[in-house]
Amino acid sequence: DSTLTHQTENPNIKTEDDRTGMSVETLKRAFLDNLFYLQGIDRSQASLHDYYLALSYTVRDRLLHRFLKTVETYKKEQVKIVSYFSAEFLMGRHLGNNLLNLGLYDKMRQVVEDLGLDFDEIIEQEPDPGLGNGGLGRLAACFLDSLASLAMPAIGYGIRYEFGIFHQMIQDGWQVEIPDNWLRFDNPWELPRPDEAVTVKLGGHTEMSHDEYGRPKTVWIPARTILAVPYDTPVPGYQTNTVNPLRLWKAEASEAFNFEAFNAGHYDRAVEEKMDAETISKVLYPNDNTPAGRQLRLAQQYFFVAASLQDLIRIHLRNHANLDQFHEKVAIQLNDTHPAIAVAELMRLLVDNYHYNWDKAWDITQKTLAYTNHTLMPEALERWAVSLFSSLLPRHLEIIYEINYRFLQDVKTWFPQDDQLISNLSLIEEREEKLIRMANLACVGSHAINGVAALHSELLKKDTLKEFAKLWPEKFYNKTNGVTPRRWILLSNRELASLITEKIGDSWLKNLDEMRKIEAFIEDGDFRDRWREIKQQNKSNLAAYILKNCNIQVDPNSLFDVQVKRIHEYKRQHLAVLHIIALYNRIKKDPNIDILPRTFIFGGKAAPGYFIAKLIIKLINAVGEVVNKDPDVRGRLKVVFLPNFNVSLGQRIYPAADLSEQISTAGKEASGTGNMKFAMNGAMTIGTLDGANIEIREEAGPENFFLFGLTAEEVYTMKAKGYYPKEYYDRNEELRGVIDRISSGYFSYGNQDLFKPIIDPLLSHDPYMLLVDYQAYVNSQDEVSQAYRDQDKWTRMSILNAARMGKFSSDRTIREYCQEIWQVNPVTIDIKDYNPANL
Ligand code: GPQ
Repeated sequence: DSTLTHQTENPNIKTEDDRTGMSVETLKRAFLDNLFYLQGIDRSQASLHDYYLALSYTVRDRLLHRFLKTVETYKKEQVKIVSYFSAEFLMGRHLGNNLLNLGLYDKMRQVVEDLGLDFDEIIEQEPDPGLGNGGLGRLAACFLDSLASLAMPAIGYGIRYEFGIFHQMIQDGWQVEIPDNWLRFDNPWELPRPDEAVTVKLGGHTEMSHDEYGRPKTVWIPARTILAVPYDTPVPGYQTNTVNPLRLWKAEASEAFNFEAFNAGHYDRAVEEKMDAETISKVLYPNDNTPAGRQLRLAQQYFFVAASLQDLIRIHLRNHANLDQFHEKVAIQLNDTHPAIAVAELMRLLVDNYHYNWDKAWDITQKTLAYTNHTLMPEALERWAVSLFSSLLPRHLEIIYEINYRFLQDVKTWFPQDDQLISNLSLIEEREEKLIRMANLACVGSHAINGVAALHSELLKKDTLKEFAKLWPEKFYNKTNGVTPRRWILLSNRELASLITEKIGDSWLKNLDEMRKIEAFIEDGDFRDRWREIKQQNKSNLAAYILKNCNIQVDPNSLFDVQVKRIHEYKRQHLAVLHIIALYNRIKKDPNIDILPRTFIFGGKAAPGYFIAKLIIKLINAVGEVVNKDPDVRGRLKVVFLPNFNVSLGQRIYPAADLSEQISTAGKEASGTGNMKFAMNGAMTIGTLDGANIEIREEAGPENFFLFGLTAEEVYTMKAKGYYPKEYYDRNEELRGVIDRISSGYFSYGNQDLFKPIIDPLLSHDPYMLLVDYQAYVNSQDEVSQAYRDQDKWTRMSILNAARMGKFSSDRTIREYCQEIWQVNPVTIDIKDYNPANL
């Protein structure tokens, strides 16, 4: 038995060490000790932030021996390790989560409250580390939680951005971006490891040379060398002793290089170079589902991939004479194409540095790498101009050409004279300005390629990657996404979690399929009342937050209708706005109409350069301003845009939702993961047959899901035969009233031009098919209103939704990756004989 509770009773630890002890008394002593000796402050002077740091160090102490023992065990047992390469990790706040995973949450709350402090206020002191944009980055974080919770040997590799995703403010209804200086204060969750720094080369040119036997070889003469310094964040599993590393790289000037300029009397140049180097890990590009296309972004991608591969190779060579078995000890997952340069870099390392012949190197590379695709939208696939590539990575460009040449030779023998096939498979897109297709590079260099929901994986094979699926059907997998029930239920919805545990025990936290057992209580009126009361309380809490942050009074008895996610046309926040205006128009027509009170809650960031997305935010706020104060509405409709949606705001919002809006154009949302978080917390979904919605509906049962809209197939055929949105406008009076209300300037102080960039495309080509789906959406919303009026029925549906989401635990997803793609197995971490004091 290796559970934490067992460890606290370890007979080998005679006295409770202040840095490892788990009793309330020890925790309290350690907390105050850290406040005094680390913060250098006593209780009369301490700020909330001092308390936050002291508490965090107290928790970190209890992670460290588990962390070090975990890493040591992997080394000693020489197990195969997964490494998850991702440009984004949206970890969310660490303190609460780490307390939970260590089993210290309630004890620590007691310690803090015994001292007369407010626990929740201390938790709120932690900056939310926003090293990601949205779903893709948060998925990486859920995966790390599941890997550690399943005791899987794993390491996350990424970039330690000095500035994460911008802080969003709303001014006059518009999004304003503020830099996120999250490292301004001490970050207790990271451990710098400067002695494990590596160097990364960039730019320059290649030259032909000869090796010691006179054979020709290529050498890369780089223009600059940058230092990559690792910072490790320990990632503990839930009730295991496994604590895996998240290793993020910071870019610094390499000293050797600096000194040269410095010694030559160019102090200014040396400083400039230092700044240049540090630029690489300075800021996260705030794009979601659109490539940045900037040289610095490619430099970031190469920077972290090159550093991580060197790190893995260094670790491997500690125990092995060569890299022949590298793929048997390391599985690398590429989180989208952001790290796809790993294909060329691993080849370069094997061929140029470790002198493997091409075929052997290629075999190792393919067996090591696997690729996850996260989007079907062709414009979202990364392609880099050859000119840009050659100026930054000249040697890699040669290697990519060589990979492409050999690959296309093979294709030509398999499928002679299929020119279209060849041009689609090519790693190079032939245009005036040639482009490197990173998705194609990832596909040829990997042994496994997967989508993130059943529909998405099917469409990848039929459409986006169809040529590769024709070549290698056996390489294609589906791995439907999941989310961690620890953060997304246990941490964010404490009361619901307690009710569930009271009824069925706590095994659901490690095996979410067990949640089905709460269905047995559905006929229990007392259970349903408590279920409803918890939702009500969560809604009241969110209402208080809304009042404080938006100065809008909302009714906790109204239906909370929520859409939180990045703002994107394909996600169709503006379709939800059309519905709000339809309801408003009904009220304006007949102020006495019987209408279900609703609070519409939106949240999400727009990419700073995405004008239409920013205008959609303005539209939501403009409509809210009118609707919220119109006396005819009598408070029955409220529209709220919550600024700065992020992981910690999500933790407040998902538990408080009645209705989850998942209304993307079918075929556009690869999976969605917010949809899962809502449903697990007992929200009903209104959604299209897109991404994981399809599987959520399958699990919940079609009678517990509000479905509307075209299927992906119908979207496709409709576009093929010619779609004229104006006909929908002309034929639908209510829709016309809605659109005209916007065009008239009613929400923009008479300005009829302001929202034209949203409206005009809807009427001309409407690429996301809002007008086709409009009536079906409104009808489905009318059904929602009907259903909500029967509170008992609604509560039953809510319980069934939460009960049936077992499939969407990221534990299930990770088990599948481990078995089918990575071939890695759990490793038990035994800390019984591991006492840091004896080392
Ligand atoms: N996703 Cl390509 C992102 O969050 N960012 C991206 O750049 C791309 C995809 C999302 C995708 O839109 C969601 O449907 C998925 O659920 C999520 O990735 C995780 O797979």
